[in-house]
Amino acid sequence: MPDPMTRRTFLGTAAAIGAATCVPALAAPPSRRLIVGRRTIEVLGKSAEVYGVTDGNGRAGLLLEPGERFSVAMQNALDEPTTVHWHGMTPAPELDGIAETGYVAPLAAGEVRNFDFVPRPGTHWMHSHHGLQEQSLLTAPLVVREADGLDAQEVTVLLNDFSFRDPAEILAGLTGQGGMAGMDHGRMGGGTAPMDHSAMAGMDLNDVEYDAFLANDRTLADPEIIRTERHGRVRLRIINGASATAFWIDLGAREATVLAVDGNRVRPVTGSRFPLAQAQRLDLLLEVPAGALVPVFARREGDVARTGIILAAPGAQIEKYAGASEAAEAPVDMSLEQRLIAATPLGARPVDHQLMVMLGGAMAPYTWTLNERTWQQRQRLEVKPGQRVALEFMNHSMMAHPMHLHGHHFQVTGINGTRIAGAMRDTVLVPPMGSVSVAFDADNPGRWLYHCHNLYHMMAGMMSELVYV
Ligand SMILES: [Cu+2]
Repeated sequence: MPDPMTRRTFLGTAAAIGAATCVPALAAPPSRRLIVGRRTIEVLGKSAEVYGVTDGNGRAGLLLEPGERFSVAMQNALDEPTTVHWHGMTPAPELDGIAETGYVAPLAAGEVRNFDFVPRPGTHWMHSHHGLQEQSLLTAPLVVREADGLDAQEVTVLLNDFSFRDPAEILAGLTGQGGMAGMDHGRMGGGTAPMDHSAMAGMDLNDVEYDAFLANDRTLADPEIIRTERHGRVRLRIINGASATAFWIDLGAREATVLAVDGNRVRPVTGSRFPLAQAQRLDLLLEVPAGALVPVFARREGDVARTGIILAAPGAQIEKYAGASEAAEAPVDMSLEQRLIAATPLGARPVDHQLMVMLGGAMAPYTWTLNERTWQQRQRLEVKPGQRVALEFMNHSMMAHPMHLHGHHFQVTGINGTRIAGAMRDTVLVPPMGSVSVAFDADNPGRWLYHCHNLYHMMAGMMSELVYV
């Protein structure tokens, strides 16, 4: 592993160059602060100790104004190591907020580390990439505003899955270690309501039994209620920060327009129900008429459980919404993906390099692989700087996997063999026994992680590296 001080050495060098060439900006201290700490929240009437990332003023995460640099001093106020990955950002690899590729060590307890780069506009998020901290809500929004002239009230919704159990116990239950084998195996949701099993025949959904699903840390027993302004025009920035849960965003009878996915603009598409896999983001524009109450539900796939927030026009009478629907929700699918068209696609040019990744694994034994190897046995994918790379994910398992590539955004170019000029993304769902093709430009040299964004799949092997050679 390289010297963990690399980052500091790099900054020192940059500062020296700055001084020599009279660039005073490099000497400026970070303009923003983030603190990784512990906090207590209440879930279903019980208190729970979880992690959090706040900006020093008690607000979760970071909201950057148009044109603002990502200039952050991050403090690890925990008594244990951590890393915080800037999901959706494309900085140099040593600033990616992860330690697995060996550029930097995790932040030690008490350590402060500076990050400085040009951020990518849009709805993104930050989360721990260390152990299982993400499951204990070490997740927060990272929103970079654009001067896009959209006159709408901005509402950010961070979704999480929640368990009172220790995440290590959940993982041990899945992998069959710790004498809890079978506890979480093969459940199709946790609901008792009737479920259309034929629609899900043979598919595995929802590895983990959860106690609750949260929207901005709250359940529907006590949801966040947002009073609408500006004649009810709302831009929803929805982030799926759940460790192992895909949702359907459900607006009932209300229609919304998709503005962006994973922070990337798409050609407008309208609908009332939108699938959202782990780590993905969805920007929706909708109108809340005078006097109206609009619940924005996130319904867990394959289950009756739901969470959400309530948009309320001034004067609207607040109603209660149950935390469970009457019927189980369908599995998330590719219905939205195949309709999406990037507003700013990759430039037209031939593909220089073709890569293929096989997704494999099963619930028992609980091992998940990329090209038949776990992280420990990984075989790196190689690209050369400047290449247009086509990457095909072939899913040979019975479960969908949200695949994330660090340091890049790719365009979705094919679903199950059908070519599309799809959305730009950093995380794409690969359906069970299906395939998804993506393309990207190799424009960010270094060593990069790619992995399934189901935390337990990742911990059970489903992570590897893409390296520039
Ligand atoms: Cu997976």
